[in-house]
Amino acid sequence: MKMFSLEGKIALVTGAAYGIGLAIAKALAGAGAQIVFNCSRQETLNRGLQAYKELGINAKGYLCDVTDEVAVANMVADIEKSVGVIDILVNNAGIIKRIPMHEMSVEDFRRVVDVDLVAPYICAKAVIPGMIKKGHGKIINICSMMSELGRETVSAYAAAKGGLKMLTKNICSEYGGANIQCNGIGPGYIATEQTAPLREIQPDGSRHPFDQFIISKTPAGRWGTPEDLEGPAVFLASDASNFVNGHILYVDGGILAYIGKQPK
Ligand code: NAP
Ligand code: GCO
Repeated sequence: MKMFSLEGKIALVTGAAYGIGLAIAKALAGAGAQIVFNCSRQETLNRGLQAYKELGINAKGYLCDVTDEVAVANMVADIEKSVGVIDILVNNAGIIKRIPMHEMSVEDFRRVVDVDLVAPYICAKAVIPGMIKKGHGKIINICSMMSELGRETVSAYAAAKGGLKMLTKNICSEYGGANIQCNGIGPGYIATEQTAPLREIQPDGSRHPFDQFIISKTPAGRWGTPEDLEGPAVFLASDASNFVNGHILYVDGGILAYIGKQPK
């Protein structure tokens, strides 16, 4: 099982103060990786540092907006100087804005694409030179079911996550020869702060209509949890996946395979 070990590896997980990023960072730390993370707000950084401390993980945190190329370059340079060259990058930081497309401002559309697509390019561009020098690297892009499917009100997010799927395949194509594996994880519907609005209990005490919809569309009959992503992340970050490249691993409880339960 040594192939799953991350001992001696340095992992940067973006947006990993809580939610999916924190769960993935916890799993990578459990496999032996040294964790570095970032977020864009001081209060989130403080929250993340406290969370890692309570987990007994000696994580280094940075205040860095992943859409700011200079800030990302400076963060990576500081990591390389103070911790070491990054072996594993998880492009996790992401946002969503649920607005009907014809009502969405260009600024809102552009911000979602900036965070969810341009920033993974910025972060990958910053770490790849070090990975090439080291002779290996792992890049994991957190895609989405919306890399494959659309739905009302998430046009910018789906466009970005669809692009992130293809950026994943292109990094694989361009850097596979440098022994860099770039894969994606496509979570299904995961219970985090990002999806909390879709799970709000209704005034009459019933479940949110979208909550009921997702349950009916998921063979597993439940929402995913951030912990469901831990094993897939360790696999894609480790030597166990050295011949897996350009692949999007959907961790969705089977939604993408299932037409959905017949309404009663
Ligand atoms: P979340 O709870 O909203 O957490 C997002 C994290 O990203 C936060 O730590 C946030 O911290 C950080 N972040 C946002 N914008 C940033 C920026 N510009 N620079 C640096 N950090 C930034 O989201 P989540 O549910 O854990 O999702 C994490 C990733 O999984 C996202 O890429 C999301 O699209 C994807 N995903 C989620 C689901 C789901 O069902 N939850 C499913 C599929 C894919 P700050 O606010 O401090 O920056
Ligand atoms: C939405 C949800 C989804 C999830 C996830 C699904 O509004 O449809 O937020 O987009 O976040 O991306 O894989």
